[in-house]
Amino acid sequence: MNAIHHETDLLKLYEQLLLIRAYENAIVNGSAAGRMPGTCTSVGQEAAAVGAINALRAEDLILTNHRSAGHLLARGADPGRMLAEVMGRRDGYCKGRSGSLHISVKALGVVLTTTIVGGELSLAPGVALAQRMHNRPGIVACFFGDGAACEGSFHESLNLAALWNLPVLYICENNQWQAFVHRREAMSREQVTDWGAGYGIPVSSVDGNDVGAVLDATRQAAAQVRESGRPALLEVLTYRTRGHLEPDDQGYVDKAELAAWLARDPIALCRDRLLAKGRITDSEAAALAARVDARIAAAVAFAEASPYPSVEELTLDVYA
Ligand SMILES: Cc1ncc(C[n+]2csc(CCOP(=O)(O)OP(=O)(O)O)c2C)c(N)n1
Ligand SMILES: [Mg+2]
Repeated sequence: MNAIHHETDLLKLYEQLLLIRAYENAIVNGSAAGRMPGTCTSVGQEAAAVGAINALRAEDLILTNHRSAGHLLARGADPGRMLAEVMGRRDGYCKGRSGSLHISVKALGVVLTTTIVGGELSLAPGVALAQRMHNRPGIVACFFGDGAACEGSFHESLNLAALWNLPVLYICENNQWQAFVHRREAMSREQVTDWGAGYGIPVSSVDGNDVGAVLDATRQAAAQVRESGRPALLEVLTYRTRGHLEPDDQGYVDKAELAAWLARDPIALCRDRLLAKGRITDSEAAALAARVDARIAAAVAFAEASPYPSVEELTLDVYA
């Protein structure tokens, strides 16, 4: 398949990459200054989220994990409401009750963010079964990490989805880290795709720092799921360039490995490609970055101005 079909696509994707990086940096700086809680950022992995989300359709449903800011923003979530949620404010997507780890936005088809590692894997077959029973057209995209792939729920989920022919697109963001443990210390195989093949489902892997490649690979895998009504597994190979959470001095990280991945920063790669194609000039790129930064600054101001929920609201939306 051809890399990027329309040049405008790449510029749109580039803006989303910038938006996610600026959003994550706002949290890095805000938490260092004591104005926000620290979160698990997706710095370094932006292309994995942007490429995959943009390959999906509006009717598709998304389940994701604790590193979900990129998925939500690429899907069109408002950064102000997301930051309000992170800060526990009333204007947050979940009225300030989720923090960064459980944001769901039903209107965008993001049915779940979970910090229970593998939680999204346990629920994805059920969501897909519901789609089929209700004759709904959308497939289910389930985002999870390499750490989740080392848990039992990964294997149960793939087994059931394969057995029951459920339309789940499993997207593993292999960022080489599982909290403070390197993938090679916890995984018996080099790649997660080795395991998917064992369940008889189509598998593919892609350079997760090349946003166009991720877009195309996800389009292909999603088309397989749509046409067959069966699951597929896509492994997106990338790197978590910041710590597991904020703050984290990354004292346990191999400096040479980190440097090698930083040299392949997904945003710089996309920018170089746009420049090489003459799609954007240096000054246009700078102006775009400034617009994105201003949007995030306004989002921070919106979140900081949002009130905390009142004590009376504490027991609302609680099911017994
Ligand atoms: C069931 C469960 N076990 C352990 C944890 C603690 N924990 C949080 S994130 C994480 C690592 C997850 O690694 P991975 O799935 O690769 O996702 P990544 O953080 O790399 O995006 C762990 C062990 C948890 N939240 N839930
Ligand atoms: Mg990981």
